[in-house]
Parts: sequence; C-alpha cells; structure tokens
Amino acid sequence: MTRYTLHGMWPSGPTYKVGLMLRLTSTPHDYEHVDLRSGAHKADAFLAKNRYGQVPVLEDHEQDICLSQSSVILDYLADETGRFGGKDRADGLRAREWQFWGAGPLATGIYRTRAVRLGFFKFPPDVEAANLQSALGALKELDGLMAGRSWLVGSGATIADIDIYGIVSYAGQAQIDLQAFGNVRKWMARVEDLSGFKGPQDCLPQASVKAA
Ligand SMILES: N[C@@H](CCC(=O)N[C@@H](CS)C(=O)NCC(=O)O)C(=O)O
Repeated sequence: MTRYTLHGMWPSGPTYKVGLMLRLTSTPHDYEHVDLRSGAHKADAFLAKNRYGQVPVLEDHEQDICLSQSSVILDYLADETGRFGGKDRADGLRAREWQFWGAGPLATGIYRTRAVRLGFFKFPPDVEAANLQSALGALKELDGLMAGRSWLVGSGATIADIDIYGIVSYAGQAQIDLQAFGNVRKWMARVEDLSGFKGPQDCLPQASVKAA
C-alpha cells in the first residue's frame, strides 16, 4: 500500500500547497478527489478524517494519522521526508512564522478575490474591495521583506516558500497584477525552478489517481 493519500480538489489553493510539496519531495502518494460540489467533505466518512470538513487532508497509512490544515501538513512532510524544513530549529520556527503570516491577509485577500473572479463566491462590493486591499497590502509587505533575499528563510527553499507560493501563485486568477512587486516575481521564478515543480494547473489531477 502507498504510504500517503492526499484528499483534495484540484482548484483548491491549500490542496495545491500539499500537492506541490509531495512533488518537490518526489513522495509517492495516492490522490483522492473530494467532490465539494456534492458535499462529500461534510459526509461522516470525510468528517472522520477532518473534523473541519475541508480539503486538503493528508492520510499517512503507516503512522495511522490524518492531518488537515495545509501548513501543518507541510510541516509534517518536512519532518517525514527530511526536506524543506530548514537547516536547524530556528529556521523551522522562522518558516512557521511565515506560514502563520501567510494565513492572514495574504491568503484571505488573494484566495477570496480569486474565488470572486472565478464566480465561486459573491461578496458585497465593499468586502470585495477590502479583500483586494488585504492582498495588495500583504504583497507589498512581502516584496519589501524579500529585498536582498533569495528565499524566505535562510539560504535555501523551505516549506515557507512552498506555502506562500501556494497562495501568491493564484494572484493571476485573482486578476492581481504582480508587476509592481519585482522581488516577489523574482522569488516566484526561483520556486518555479525547483526540481519537480508543477504549477497550480498541472499539479493536481481532476479525478482520483493511485500512485504509479
Ligand atoms: N486553512 C485551511 C483552509 C482549507 C480550505 O479553505 N479548504 C477549502 C477548499 S480551498 C474547503 O475545503 N472548503 C469547504 C468548506 O469550508 O466547507 C488549510 O490551509 O488547509
């Protein structure tokens, strides 16, 4: 049996983060498509895996553990694969700082603006404007903090980069122009150069797939 199963849905940004981590670490896994449209994520069988009724979920059959929350899953996979966890505990904690930061206005702003543009959600116009402002404010902050740096933490890619990339990479679908954020664009190109990289459109299958 394949050790891991990723439960997710292909348009989901948080699922993409985990799919990207699995690809960058060449970790074999089964992929289970969860049909959010039919409410599969609120059925008892799925709630037994994730009390919050959300994707992604990573199931580790060897350790008999089911994890939710994309940032926690990345942290777990960094430990299990020995990749992208940073060189020491301080790096690991810095990476976690970035992950918590990313879950704030950056994720809210970009994911929600994207969801509106793609017709998944509707918000009142003032809420839409506030979401966009959140995204732009966080991108500006990220751009400033990336000045003179190649990676978010230390001198190599970590789960912080994978996590934050898994949010910023949806800016295009959110119709947010990254032109003004040159440091962010250069950093994104570095992530895209990592061996095994796949973009959001190519990373996740549209149906369940067993590991090769
Ligand atoms: N903080 C969670 C967010 C997960 C999330 O929002 N998942 C969405 C799909 S992108 C979902 O399952 N939505 C269905 C629902 O909340 O009912 C993570 O990072 O994993």
